[in-house]
Amino acid sequence: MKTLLVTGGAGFIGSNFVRYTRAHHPDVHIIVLDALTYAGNLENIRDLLGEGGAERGAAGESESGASKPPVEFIHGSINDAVLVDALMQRVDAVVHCAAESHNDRAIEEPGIFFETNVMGTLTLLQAAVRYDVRFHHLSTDEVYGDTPLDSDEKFTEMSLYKPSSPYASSKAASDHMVRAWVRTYGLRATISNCSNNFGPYQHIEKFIPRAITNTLAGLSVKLYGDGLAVRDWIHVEDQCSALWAILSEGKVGETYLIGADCAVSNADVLRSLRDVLPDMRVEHVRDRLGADRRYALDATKIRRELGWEPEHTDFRQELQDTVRWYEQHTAWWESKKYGVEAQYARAGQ
Ligand code: NAD
Ligand code: TDX
Repeated sequence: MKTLLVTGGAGFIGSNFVRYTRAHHPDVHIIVLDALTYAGNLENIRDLLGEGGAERGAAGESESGASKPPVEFIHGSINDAVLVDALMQRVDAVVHCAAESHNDRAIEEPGIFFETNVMGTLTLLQAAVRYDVRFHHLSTDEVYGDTPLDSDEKFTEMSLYKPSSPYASSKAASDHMVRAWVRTYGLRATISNCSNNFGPYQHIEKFIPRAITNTLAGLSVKLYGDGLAVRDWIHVEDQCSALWAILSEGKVGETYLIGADCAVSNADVLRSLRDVLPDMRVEHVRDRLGADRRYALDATKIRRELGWEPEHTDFRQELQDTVRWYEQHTAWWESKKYGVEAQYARAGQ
């Protein structure tokens, strides 16, 4: 593979994946397409862009005609069919990370989730078919719905789709489209459904970075409902190595679950964080409408068929390192804190 398009490469997982690919596969030329919504931040990848890398056109020409930087940034939307068509002609593969990704926002304003996650994916799929480009689609374990807290069920690739939230239903729709495009048009695509990620560059609206940065900012941590909901956590670096394994070794038409066997209640996540953030104050707030109780997934298939193993499995240690990252990068998040918390306050959270 010579040239890779990463959609949403200025977001949390996308930027970590761009970093991972630069570090482990430096010969791959990366083009990032990102609309820089509230969730995207060019600072996440600025150090990887060559001089002028952020100002290139879709054809990849810089004003000065200088040689290509290792990572090119294109500011634009996956919904822009003309731009997507031009980019697709230049690449061998796509890793599709661009999405609206936050459940709380989807409850308030679902429309944009379907525009981006469904119609944006449609635009990419059509162009990928046109130029026979290898396509990898990122999805979530939330498409399988939730299980009761007292269950020990784990989702597998065979589990029924049962999304319970607007966000999850938009992701489920896009997964179905990818499978239909494989069957109908012969698209060379794979899908991954991953559990909850954490690590550097995660937006401070999400649970772990919100808890960390609220504490650093002297605010209380907001715990939804009874705090007993369970999420299956994976460090973002492990998600990235799994994505690479699927892109390079995965079988076209297949779905792979990505998880690291780390199902923990939200209250227990806060207990672990308190070891490094002793000043943490916790406030119970109202739960999310329709809140999912428990996710847990079985990643046997990717381990067995692709030989992938997570490496960042000491959850408490990785949480501590994540706290250090947010302590050392206050300039990255401080200016966003007021706006994010004001929006949550309006929603009673
Ligand atoms: P994120 O919200 O941090 O980043 C999304 C990125 O997409 C941002 O940079 C944003 O600017 C960009 N974007 C949004 N709309 C766009 C558009 N129309 N055109 C181009 N770019 C656009 O999301 P994330 O957490 O990095 O999630 C990436 C993917 O992984 C999503 O598909 C999400 O559903 C999936 N996923 C996330 C997690 C998780 O825990 N974060 C877990 C499983 C799956
Ligand atoms: O302040 C909070 N307090 C709290 O108790 C926030 C923001 C969340 N929560 C709870 C709600 C959930 O039970 O923490 C849990 C995790 O919440 P989020 O970080 O919003 O993640 P979740 O809704 O589980 O979805 C995440 O994982 C699956 C990602 O945001 C999705 O993009 C991904 O698909």
